[in-house]
Amino acid sequence: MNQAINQFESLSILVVDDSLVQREHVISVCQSYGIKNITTAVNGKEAIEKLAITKVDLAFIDLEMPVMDGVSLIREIASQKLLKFIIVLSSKDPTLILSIGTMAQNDGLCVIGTFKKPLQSSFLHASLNKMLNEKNRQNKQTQSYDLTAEDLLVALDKDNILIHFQPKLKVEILLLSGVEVLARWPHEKYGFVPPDKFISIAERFGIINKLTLIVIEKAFKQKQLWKDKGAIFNMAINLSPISLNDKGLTEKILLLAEKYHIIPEEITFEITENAIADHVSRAIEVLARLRLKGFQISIDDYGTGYASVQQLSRVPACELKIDKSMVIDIAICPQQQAILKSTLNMAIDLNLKTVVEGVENLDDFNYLRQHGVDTMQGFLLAKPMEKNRFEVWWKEELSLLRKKYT
Ligand code: G
Ligand code: G
Ligand code: MN
Repeated sequence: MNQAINQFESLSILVVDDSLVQREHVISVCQSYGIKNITTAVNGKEAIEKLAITKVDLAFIDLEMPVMDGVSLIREIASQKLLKFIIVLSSKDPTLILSIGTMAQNDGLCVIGTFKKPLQSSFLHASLNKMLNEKNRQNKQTQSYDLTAEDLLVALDKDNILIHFQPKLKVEILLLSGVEVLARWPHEKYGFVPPDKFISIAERFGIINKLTLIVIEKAFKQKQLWKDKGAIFNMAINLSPISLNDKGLTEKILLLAEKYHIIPEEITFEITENAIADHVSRAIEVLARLRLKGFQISIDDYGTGYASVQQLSRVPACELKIDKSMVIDIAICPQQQAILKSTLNMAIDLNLKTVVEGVENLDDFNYLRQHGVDTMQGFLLAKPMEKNRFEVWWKEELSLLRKKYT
């Protein structure tokens, strides 16, 4: 707790509530986490005046207030970009609080909590951690990489693009069901370049099909090596939406499968929900051919896109992979819980297995386990690892995880 307290100490907070008792309660919970820099306002109008002259990291916003209510305040904060992080607090019906949270999120704010009053200490702690993680992530994202398509081509030709493996575990007994193959570019200047950066370069400059096939070949080669040692588990490989345009993709994959004696049933191709929504018939054509050959298909990043249930029902998929944005902090977020429950029901109706990614903490793990998810992937269980590290994890660390969590 001490380390956490130090982390939170430098935060500056605004508490907007017309009730003195509620303001004082929030202030005392914040102070118990070491936060000293706390400003208050009794309505939206006063909050905006304070925000104009004070730097604030996070605001607690009550909904019902005289003069200017919380809903107007949130819209104003978003349109003037006065602040990034908010927590919505109210004594109103939880569904109403949640829907206002959704509004704020859609307006571009980062809603780290939507809670019924009175604010609970453990919820605040989880929300503050969420905020620090989000800030870290944003700092990393703003790092700029001066990389060209040429650099990527050179890296591919020099065999500098590597693959790492992240385990997917069966929920009940933490059995290894498979690994996801994730491309990695160790760069002499930048360290590991995040895949988001170089995959997008590859997609924009017509290199993605080359990259995809290199990743697939490396994955198949490794699969064969493991199989020769008696290690058999599924391997999941990401396909870019652009790959759906490559008419010859299935044949190229089949040739590689033959070369490395791959059993198609042991391979899953992950394709994002939006790739399906954007090009339903093309997606169905490519995916159906892969499926006919026996490969498994997973709908990736589910929940970040806009595919309709009807579109999903037509894709020959076997698995629905629920995006980490719906998973992280699910134990404390009733809104995510509601979405998860309906998603799991839909998956049952469509005869899809469910995988959740982004299992980062024990509370989320327990919640997900109790609610009928099939398979989990996440930093709590294992991070993406290079081959040797993965083998050690499998041999030595998985059994420890089982003892700890089951
Ligand atoms: O570890 P992570 O940061 O690995 O990956 C970030 C994103 O990059 C994920 O959404 C993942 O789907 C994508 N990604 C990782 N490797 C590949 C790959 O080989 N092909 C494609 N198309 N996407 C990949
Ligand atoms: O392709 P997809 O978006 O499913 O790729 C998985 C991505 O999620 C990779 O970038 C991987 O590193 C990341 N990831 C896996 N587990 C976790 C987790 O527990 N937390 C977070 N934040 N990211 C994760
Ligand atoms: Mn994926």
